[in-house]
Amino acid sequence: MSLSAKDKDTVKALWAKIAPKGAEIGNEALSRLFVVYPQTKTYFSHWSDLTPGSAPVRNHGKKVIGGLGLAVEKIDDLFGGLLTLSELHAFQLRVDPANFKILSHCILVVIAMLFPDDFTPEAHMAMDKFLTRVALALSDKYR
Ligand code: HEG
Repeated sequence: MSLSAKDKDTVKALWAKIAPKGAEIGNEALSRLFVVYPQTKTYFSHWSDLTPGSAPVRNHGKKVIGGLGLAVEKIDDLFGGLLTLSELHAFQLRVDPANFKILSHCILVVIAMLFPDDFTPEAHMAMDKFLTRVALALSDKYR
């Protein structure tokens, strides 16, 4: 499964529209991740506060969205572009790749919620494919 030229254009256009609200998207997506899938909190047990909207959640939400912004920039070479992040998640953080799918779901839910008019079936599909490819690139270094 790869991204077609049209998928890439759709992702870039949607991202350009939603990026200004990146902090809110990141906060909402991570807040939902921890509420809906509490097992994901194990990776963040060193934080002072994991409740929805807390300072660490907001702060990390921004980082994750920043990582996705980088992925949009490197959409033609996700494996190369996300190499450092992949090594971090595989070797240092040891995040089970199953969690990428779960976070991707939360991100899609939040984009749909905040941008209902832009989240057409075509945009949904392109963003879903993009997030799947990002997850694959992020787990590339696992084994
Ligand atoms: Mg990861 C750190 C991006 C999924 C757990 N993540 C980070 C950082 C970025 C990032 C940019 C900061 C890196 C740095 O400080 O140099 N993460 C990122 C993306 C995605 C993702 C783009 C998928 C879309 N991360 C993810 C998932 C988990 C996870 C699913 C676990 C459920 N990330 C994680 C942890 C840290 C980062 C534990 C370190 C956080 C900290 O210690 O503050």
